[in-house]
Amino acid sequence: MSQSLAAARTTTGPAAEFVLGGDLARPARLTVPGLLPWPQHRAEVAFECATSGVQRHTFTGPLLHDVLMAAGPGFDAARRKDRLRFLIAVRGADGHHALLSWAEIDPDFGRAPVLLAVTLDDTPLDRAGSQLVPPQDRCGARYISGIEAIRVDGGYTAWS
Ligand SMILES: Nc1nc2c(c(=O)[nH]1)N[C@H]1C(S)=C(S)[C@@H](COP(=O)(O)O)O[C@H]1N2
Ligand SMILES: [Mo]
Repeated sequence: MSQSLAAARTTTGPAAEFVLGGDLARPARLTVPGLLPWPQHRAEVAFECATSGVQRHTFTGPLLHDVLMAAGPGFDAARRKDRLRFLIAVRGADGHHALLSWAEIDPDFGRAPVLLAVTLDDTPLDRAGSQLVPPQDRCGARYISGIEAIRVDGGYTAWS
């Protein structure tokens, strides 16, 4: 691990913030300590990187679905079809970003137990920022670290 990354993973200094925005009734600014009130889950994962091979890590944190539901996504929760147009965009501070579909993480559809990590291999991510953990992925590219923004988008229309 590089010295700067090691420093970023310590618990001293200001906590990294990220914004939760888009089609939400309660958009928010969150920190990694701010993710601790939700039920915490543990994921032991292996993913493959095109350049550095297979990586194994243990992450803990709340379910992305729990955090987003608390922010009030702009669909009618009683109508399952309503959710199927929603997308979730996640961006790291370095600009790396990726999409998930809402249905991918929804307990009524894909049920993927995607986490917003608060620890990586027992080290707090307070300063480095949360990391997206999609255990269903074989490839590491969506394990986005240093999250600075998450946007929920219900406006996706392939046919307008
Ligand atoms: N913010 C950010 N997160 C990122 C990336 C990136 O470029 N920026 N690369 C991804 C890729 S391609 C992989 S394989 C993993 C690598 O994780 P590791 O550094 O723990 O091996 O991080 C992912 N998360
Ligand atoms: Mo990668």
